[in-house]
Formats: sequence, structure tokens, C-alpha cells
Amino acid sequence: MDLWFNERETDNIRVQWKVVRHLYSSVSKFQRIDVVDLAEFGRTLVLDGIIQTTYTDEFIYHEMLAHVPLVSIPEPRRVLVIGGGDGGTVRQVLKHPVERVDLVEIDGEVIRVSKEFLPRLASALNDPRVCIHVEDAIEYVKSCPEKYDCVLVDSSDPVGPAVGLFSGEFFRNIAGILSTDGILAAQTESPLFNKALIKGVFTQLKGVFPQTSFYWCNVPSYSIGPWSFVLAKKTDSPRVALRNPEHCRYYTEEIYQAAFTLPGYFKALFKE
Ligand code: SPD
Repeated sequence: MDLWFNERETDNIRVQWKVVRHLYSSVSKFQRIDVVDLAEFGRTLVLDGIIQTTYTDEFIYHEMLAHVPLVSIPEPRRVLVIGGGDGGTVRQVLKHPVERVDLVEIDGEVIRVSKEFLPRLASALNDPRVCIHVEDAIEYVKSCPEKYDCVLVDSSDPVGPAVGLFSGEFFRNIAGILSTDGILAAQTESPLFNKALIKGVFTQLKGVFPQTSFYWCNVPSYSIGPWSFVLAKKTDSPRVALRNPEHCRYYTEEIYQAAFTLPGYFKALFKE
């Protein structure tokens, strides 16, 4: 018998994925958590019915979220990852000579399940440089006494517990915990289907950070392709890739340059 997972992308779009095996299902305090093996995409983490990460294309998203900001500043030593309980972003961060990575994930069950079912990503969370905080990042950034060189927001879609991770207050609090040359990168959803969110993030950030730019790549398992990120710096220095991380499958220096070249429909969002 064929088993298909029907994923809601928007009110009007659903995508079907062929399930080879349904490995795990539970409901945590925050969300429903599923792990499936999808045909072609392999091991996949699904939260509240939405794909978060697949073994086949996770490297595209995680490399772009982590390396683009990390190569843009001279010596990132202390990094904060918000969300990202699957460990995929932390795994990329650890390719840099960082001293410490704090991971703030609201749902400890996501971490536990990822360690059990997605060890290729989540084993990074066992690295001695990683310190895990199971708490609400919105509260963490309000009262955190630390300063970070880089903050990465690896959130789920802006529904439920993730809504506040796209707000002006949240971004202002992040600015407060970044070092003078610090940098922020956040995933900002599909430039085709989440235009209002991207415009909102742009408006919020430009009031806080002198340099804000968007970049993008294609993540086939997210909303059928184009996916966006925002990069924001506290200083208005030129945006350059200062070094090349090793062992990447998607990220290259050329990709760094190209990713900031936005298609016309995406650029138009900042003129409307
Ligand atoms: N549409 C799903 C977007 C999810 C983005 N973050 C996923 C977290 C993976 N580490």
C-alpha cells in the first residue's frame, strides 16, 4: 500500500510526499513531532505537519544559514543559535574555530527525537563547545548577560511558538546581545509566498541595524523552492566573504556572491 504525507504550504497549495516508513510520532508541550523516511528525501523531521529538515537537502539550508554570516566577520568566537533543535545549524557552525555555541530551543523533545532519529545532524549537539538551553528564546535574549559575535535564528514557520521570532522587539533584543562587530542571520521564509513577512522583517531590522541585506537559495523541501535569509550587521562595513569553510556541499565563495543577487520579484518587495 502507498502511504503519502500531505503537507500544507499555503491555504491553496498542498504538496504530497511518498512515505517509505513512519518512524515516530508524539505530541510535545508545543507541537506534534513526526519522523518519517521519505522516498528521495530520506530521513525527515516534521513539526506540526511541516517539513523542517530532510537528509537529502538539509545541507543547502543549514550551510547558507550558518556560513554566510560566519565568513562575513573576522573572528567569530561565540555563537548563539535560536531554534534549530535538530542540530543541523550547529553542525555547520562547528566547522569554524568557534569557542562556544549556545543553542536555545524551546522544545526539548525536538532535541531528544533528533538525537535518536537524525544522528547525522544532532550528534553535533554533543560537541563539548555546545551548551544547550531548553527555554524560550524570546525571554533568553531579553535578559542574557552574554555578548555574541553571531546570532543565527533557525526558526520554524511564523505560527505557534515561532511567531515572536520575527518581531521587532526580538530583533532589538538580539542587537543588544551582539558584540560591536556582531552579525545576525535569520531564516525569512519563501520570497514567493511570504512577502508580507519579509517586508515586515526588513522594516523592523533597518531601524535597528545599519546594514541589512537579504540573500537566498533553493531548498526543494521548503515551499517548493526559493528560500530567503536576512543578514544584519551593527557596523556598516563592506560585505565580503573573508574565508572559505571546508567540507561544504553547497556553499562556495561564488555562491556567497551570487546569493545576494535577488530576482526582480524579490527586490521589488523593498520598493513597494
Ligand atoms: N517551512 C519550514 C521552514 C523551516 C525552517 N527551519 C527549519 C529548521 C531546520 N534546522
